[in-house]
Amino acid sequence: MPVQNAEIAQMFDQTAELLEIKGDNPFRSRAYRNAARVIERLPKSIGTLLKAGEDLSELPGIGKDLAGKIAAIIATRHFDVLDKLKRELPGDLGEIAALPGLGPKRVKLLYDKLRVRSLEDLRRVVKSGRLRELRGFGAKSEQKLAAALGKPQAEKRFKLSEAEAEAEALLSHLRSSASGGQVIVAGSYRRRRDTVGDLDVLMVAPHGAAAGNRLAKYENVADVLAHGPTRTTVRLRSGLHVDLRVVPKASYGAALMYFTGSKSHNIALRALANDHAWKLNEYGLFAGQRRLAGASEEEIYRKLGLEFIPPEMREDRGEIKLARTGRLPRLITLADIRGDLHVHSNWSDGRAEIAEMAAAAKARGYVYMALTDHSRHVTIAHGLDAERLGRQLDQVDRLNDRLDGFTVLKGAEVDILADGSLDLPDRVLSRLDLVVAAVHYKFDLTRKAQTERVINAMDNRHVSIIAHPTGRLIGERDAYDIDMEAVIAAAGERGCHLELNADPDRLDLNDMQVHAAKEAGVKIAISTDAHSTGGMDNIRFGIDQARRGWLEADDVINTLPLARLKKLLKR
Ligand code: DGT
Ligand code: CA
Ligand code: CA
Repeated sequence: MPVQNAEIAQMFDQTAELLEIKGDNPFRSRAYRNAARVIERLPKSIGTLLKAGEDLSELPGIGKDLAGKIAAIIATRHFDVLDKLKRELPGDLGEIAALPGLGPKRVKLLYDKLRVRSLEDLRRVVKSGRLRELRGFGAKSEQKLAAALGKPQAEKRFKLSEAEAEAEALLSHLRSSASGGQVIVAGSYRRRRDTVGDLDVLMVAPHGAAAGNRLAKYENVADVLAHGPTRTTVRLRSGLHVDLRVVPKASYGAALMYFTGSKSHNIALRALANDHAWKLNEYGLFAGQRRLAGASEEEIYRKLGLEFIPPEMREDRGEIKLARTGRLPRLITLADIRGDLHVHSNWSDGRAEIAEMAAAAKARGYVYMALTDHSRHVTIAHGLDAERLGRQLDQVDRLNDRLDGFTVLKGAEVDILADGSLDLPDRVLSRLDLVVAAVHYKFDLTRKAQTERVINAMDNRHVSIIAHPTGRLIGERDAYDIDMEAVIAAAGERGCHLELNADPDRLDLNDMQVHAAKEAGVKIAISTDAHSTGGMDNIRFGIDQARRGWLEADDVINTLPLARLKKLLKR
């Protein structure tokens, strides 16, 4: 079984870190980091792509050189560049650089001046007070580091996209077994949570131990943590844990229901069974010794007097009551989406031509796509000023003349400046079909100021959608402090819309916030923020989270036909 995407990404990140510590050319480390992000987001494992004969050098951010390196990693399971760096820079420098307040520069300083190579060394210099003697390190950084070093490592959660790459490879391994029957991943993965703690794999197989053996022999396993007749737990090399349960066919539905959870959904269902003097567990639904149901989830829900509840809704947030009266929402599906309302081209920081993005959107069955390149404030992204935007709009006009049954909407992703004003003047914005407004800097304003900033931006009637409204990057950057309830209310009053950014690193708004917007009657745009044609595939992660927020097609503006969408966008 090939090396997993997450592992390659981790190798590249570590390489970047060590290069930075070494003081190497910053472009080299940046290239590794960019490639790591690209790899992490791939919908398929690299092993699968290579087997299918795909040319990795065609992936964005991965040229011939990196493609060759990746192929070598797959072949040898090692990255020679990283191995060499590790030999040159011994110890836990990579780990140290990951501590709060310590970037590569400061790690280098620690290493050069205090010979800190391991976490143990670092503990010692913090304890002895020598850290404070270093330029740029004060009592405050000392406290911070002492706290971080003392804390046990928090349980890492994996982004859904990362878990998916692992799960796909694992399932193909398990399925290729002759003894293997039905196999599925339950748990938070099946509920499509934005992050996943571990993979709960369920398998119907005549011999439990044999199935467990097969998992234990999976090449990507780092450790077998438990191995019994019906349950095997392993840790993969990425750190992700896998729990395999082997169940009999007659209990498959009950086990799937139980291990899909959530725990609170299960508890509520069990209480409902108790009301009938029945018993519900992972083996089935029972009246005394008699099994009433168990082979499928559908029959268990039916027996309990409930509609089938989609996994994404199983959080005990009121879904059981609705299912009892046949009032479950008809959750949105990918097929409802008619266009993408947030994509970039190579006019700013995207990789593809406008026409290529349009062709890719059309190939997905869409009838429109809003081109939303960055405005001038985002200089690192080659943001557009009024003059360049004007030229871009002319090009879009010419393109639209050529396109049949497809429309490129004229848009821009305009920066919300610190005071809530916009980065482009109204006379320019008024030429656009839609304006996606976003916060890209000054994340540390007070809650009050940040909330006012975004609401001020919505006061501009040209603003159609607030993009990634909390700014979070899952596992990397927390949401900025903002009163989302107030933002939702303000959006409702102004006829402005909020984005559910489908990038699996963002998923912003999250499920609960999207649900709150729906309750307040604020409509959502599910958009990919694609910077390449492949990035548009992320739409399905947005759909997953929309379903977790109970959204129906009507709650989402990019399910509308073009004419109705255009009308809605005019505030
Ligand atoms: P995760 O892994 O933290 O992302 O979240 P889950 O939901 O996958 O949780 P996990 O892996 O601990 O357990 C998988 C499912 O097993 C969970 O969703 C419901 C079920 N389960 C686990 N523990 C209990 C329990 O104590 N009672 C009940 N009723 N169900 C449980
Ligand atoms: Ca789990
Ligand atoms: Ca588990």
